Amino acid sequence: MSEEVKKNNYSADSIQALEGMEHVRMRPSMYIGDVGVRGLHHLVYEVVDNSIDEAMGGHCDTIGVAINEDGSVTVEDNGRGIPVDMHKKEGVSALEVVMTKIGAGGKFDKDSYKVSGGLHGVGVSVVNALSNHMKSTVFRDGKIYEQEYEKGKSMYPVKQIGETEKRGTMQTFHPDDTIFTQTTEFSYDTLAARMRELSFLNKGITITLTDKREKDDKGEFVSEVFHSDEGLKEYIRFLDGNREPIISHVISMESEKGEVPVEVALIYNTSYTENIFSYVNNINTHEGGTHLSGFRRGLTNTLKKYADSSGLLDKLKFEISGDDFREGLTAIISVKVAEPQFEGQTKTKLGNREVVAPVSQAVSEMLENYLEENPNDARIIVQKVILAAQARHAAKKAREMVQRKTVMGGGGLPGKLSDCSEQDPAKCEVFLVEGDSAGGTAKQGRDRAFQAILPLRGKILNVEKAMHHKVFENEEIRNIFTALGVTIGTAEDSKALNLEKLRYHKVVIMCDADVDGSHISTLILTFFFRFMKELIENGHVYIATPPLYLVKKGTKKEYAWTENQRDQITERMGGGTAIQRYKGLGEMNAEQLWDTTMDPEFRTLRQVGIDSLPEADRIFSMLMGDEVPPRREFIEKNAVYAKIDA
Ligand code: 0RA
Repeated sequence: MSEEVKKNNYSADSIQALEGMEHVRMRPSMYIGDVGVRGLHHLVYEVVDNSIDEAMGGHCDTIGVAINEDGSVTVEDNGRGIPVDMHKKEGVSALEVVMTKIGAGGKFDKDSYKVSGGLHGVGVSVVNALSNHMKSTVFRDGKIYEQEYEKGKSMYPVKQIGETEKRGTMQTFHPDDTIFTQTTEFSYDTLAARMRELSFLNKGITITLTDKREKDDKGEFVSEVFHSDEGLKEYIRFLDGNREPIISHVISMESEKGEVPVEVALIYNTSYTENIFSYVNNINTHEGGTHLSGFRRGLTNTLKKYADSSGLLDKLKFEISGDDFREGLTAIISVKVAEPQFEGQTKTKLGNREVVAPVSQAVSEMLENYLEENPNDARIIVQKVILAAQARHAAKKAREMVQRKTVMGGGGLPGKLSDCSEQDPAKCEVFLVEGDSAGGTAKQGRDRAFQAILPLRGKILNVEKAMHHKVFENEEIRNIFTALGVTIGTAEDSKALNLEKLRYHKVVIMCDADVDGSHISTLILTFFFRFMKELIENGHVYIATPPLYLVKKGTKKEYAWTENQRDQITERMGGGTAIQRYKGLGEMNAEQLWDTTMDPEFRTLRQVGIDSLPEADRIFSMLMGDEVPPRREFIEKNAVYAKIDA
């Protein structure tokens, strides 16, 4: 190739690179999912993932993540350091290629499991493109190298800035606020949950998270160290910390069958909930897929075989279904797949068929061994399965009654529902209101064209502690199902939610702004999380935010949602103000409730979302479970209402 052609090629490539980076800035959601809170945090995960890859390859064991005082984030590892030598084809350093070329990330290392789909694995260049400023520092071969970037463009070629004994890579980025217009503020708790999860999924690695924006009582930065020697086994204990186990050990194993590394751990507890979390290359696969199918197959086959041969099923009058083997089960499946195919609505469903058999075999082998060695536990599990089957038959009857009501009689809506007149669900809202009296006020205050009201009596059933048939027999819960028009069970999946006939696209929980109110909101949310997860995942669930104070002076009225706001208003009005503290929705009249909480022009609705399924599960099991101390600790840490009431 002549010199001339080479040059042209190079510039053509660099134009393409530039276009790639421009494209990321033009369509960021295509790369990181969204530009809200979730997308913002994905930037951190993306950078950390590269260090995790380095650790999985056996080249590093320590990762530091810091939220800096200026709101930027630094990720540091003690790996081999990103190479800085000239990249022959590109004519610039390898570091610059990795940082500024879309899709170049780590491709020169073949032994790592790179994720090519889903939300992660888009490459650190995407993070660079979406940052005002980014800096890479590489400690390698006794030297320190550095390069800085603005909105993904390098500011200068890689330079050596000193010498060192250290090895590793350090990267600091400052998200671009013209892209992340909603917020650029990182949540420590969100990052902590992910770092904890990563430490369980990759045992042996130490991940330190530090928040340099905040100091504790001793004047030190808030910081936590995440490290797990036992991996998934420990993860199960952590997730089920608030539930009562019925067997003596966490059952676990690791294997590498057909070149697919598989890790599984499980336990049975006294609850009625099935809790299976699956991961592919450290990504939570919400929609499951082939690894989950393999797990279910292995579990069902092995337990069924054991139960049949034990004679315990002899007197049973009905069939045991797959679901029955998973009641009270908490399990984690983690597989590493070289070229994962992600499918489904949110690209979190694994499609690779070759994964089914290795997972199923691993699970069968693990369970066979355990059942053989622990006959007592084996009997306990089979008995639990039989109870689950009996309860399922009872629940099915109860559920069919609810659904028959829904289908027949032109809707058969609950008598307590004050429906709206609009027919298009996309325009309709339903308010689930605490108590009949507040329900009455809301009914007067609403815009009946598009707002429906369903009052709920007192505290709804705590589904966390109830057997499934009790849930479907509960009147308040049946009213919610019928009012919303959703049913359970589709042709494909007996437990899937059918949202096709959803009657309102906004489901708003409206409770008092006090301890009792937040308890009731939590009970309703627990019900949605356990029985209508898709409703939350599809963004239909909201929480209303009624004001806490009314500040009056003469005929002037203003509402306040925080103490701060209240004081500001008082000051602005200058002396002679009267302050009313709303103890509940009932203290507001219809007009006030409309003005502050229901009027779309003025209200603030908080949309409910799920950051992390395992974390949400753990928190609900804690808040609604039996153990009091962890619940108290959580409430004290997050005590917004508790303080106000004190
Ligand atoms: C490929 C090759 C080599 C290092 C890395 C990737 C690497 C990437 C990242 C990203 C964050 N931390 C990292 N650490 C290492 C070097 C191969 C060699 O030295 O032979």
